[in-house]
Amino acid sequence: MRDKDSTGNNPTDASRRALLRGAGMGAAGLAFAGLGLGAGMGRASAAVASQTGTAMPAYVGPEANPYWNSIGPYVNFPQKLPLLRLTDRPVQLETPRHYFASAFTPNEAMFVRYHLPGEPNSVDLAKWRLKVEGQVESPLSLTFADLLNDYEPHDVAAVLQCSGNSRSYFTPRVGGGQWGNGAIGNAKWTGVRLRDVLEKAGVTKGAVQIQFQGLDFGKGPAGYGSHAFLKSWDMDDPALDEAIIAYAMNDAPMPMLNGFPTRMVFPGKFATYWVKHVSWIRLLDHEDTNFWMAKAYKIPDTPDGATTPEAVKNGDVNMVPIGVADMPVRSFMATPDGATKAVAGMPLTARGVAFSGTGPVTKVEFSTDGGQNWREATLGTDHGPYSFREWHADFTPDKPGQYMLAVRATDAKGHVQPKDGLWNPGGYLWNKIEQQQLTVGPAA
Ligand SMILES: Nc1nc2c(c(=O)[nH]1)N[C@H]1C(S)=C(S)[C@@H](COP(=O)(O)O)O[C@H]1N2
Ligand SMILES: [Mo]
Repeated sequence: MRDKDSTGNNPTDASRRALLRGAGMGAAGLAFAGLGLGAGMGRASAAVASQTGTAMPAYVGPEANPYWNSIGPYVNFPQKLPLLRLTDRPVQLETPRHYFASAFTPNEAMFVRYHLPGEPNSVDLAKWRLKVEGQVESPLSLTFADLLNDYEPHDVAAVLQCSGNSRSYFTPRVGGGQWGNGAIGNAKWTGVRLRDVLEKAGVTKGAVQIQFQGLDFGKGPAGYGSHAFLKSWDMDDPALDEAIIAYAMNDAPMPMLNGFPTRMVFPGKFATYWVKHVSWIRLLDHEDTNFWMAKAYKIPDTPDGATTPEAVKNGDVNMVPIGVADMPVRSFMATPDGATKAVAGMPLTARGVAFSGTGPVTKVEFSTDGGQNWREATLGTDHGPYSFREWHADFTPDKPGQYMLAVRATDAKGHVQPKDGLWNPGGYLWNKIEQQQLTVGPAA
């Protein structure tokens, strides 16, 4: 029952879907016969809707989503450029692929994810307060101005990634929002250190966990008392040392849908803890057993968070909160995409971003033969260990035909992206090497 939402896709036009499928599979089948690669791989990149005003057909599986993004239509929400709609109640919007060519995601393009249908549409700063309460010597009720004036500002460039990012590639498929790769973005977050605020309040010995709550409300999964989105950490978790109560995103006020007026930032950790509109910070004298901690967002207690459907069915899997994990190393290729029309002999540049929650990215490699041979890509500016880092690789496909491009990142701790995807029941921690088919035609 974790992170479960209906995908909210439109009813499909069956004939159009059949047509698209036929075209995609036909092309992929032909292309891959020559290279000896599986048809499954071909489908993974055979069709990309990079610019369209209408919904792609709803993808029903049972195989993995064949597209880079999820398949909802483009929609316009306040303060946002067109984003891909997963669901609109609660609001879930995905960032389109082309934004992943640059290190910083514009605020207008940052993905959106809520769990409850009642997201705030406005906040009156004259009335709004950030409360710090529970096991503290002096409870605080801070105004927005207090945060600006009484605390030293800090900033960090850090990747915001939904735990379920890329869930639609899981096989067998798992429940929950069927995100493509775009439930992720990077921003410069500015705010006050959580530690500084806690110091003012004076945490008492009785504090066991620290809980964060925002302003959104509404019915969550039935029967669990899940009407408010609440996330908690143990008091001795190192994630608290890096945490920021952010009031600015990319040097601008936080967009409403991304958490105005303040949101939590936990660099290197999955976004589920980055509570939006944070208005209550509670020092608890007990372990938080609310739905969003005890039931949702749990991963198998295995070295890489992977397990099998059989092990789950047999009840053999010990599940722990995803907060124990740092985000695994990943890289994305923004371009070329499936719409690129390449010509033999013409120089091209592949670009994208890479990051890791377990240490800065130290190397990005690029392949034009599906990962048999790799060469180092050029890294862009270093914006700090938690940020996206741009990469690019120049290449010239010399002959017409099909090329399978791939990108692979390595971080300072020596973690490297795996060739194969993993599986767990929540659809979390995906970081398999991304591939992109490129069709190259003759110049004359
Ligand atoms: N108040 C509140 N904060 C929240 C959530 C939520 O539902 N309500 N969802 C979390 C999850 S699971 C994700 S992926 C991120 C999404 O942040 P975004 O909407 O700014 O992209 O917010 C996190 N913080
Ligand atoms: Mo999420």
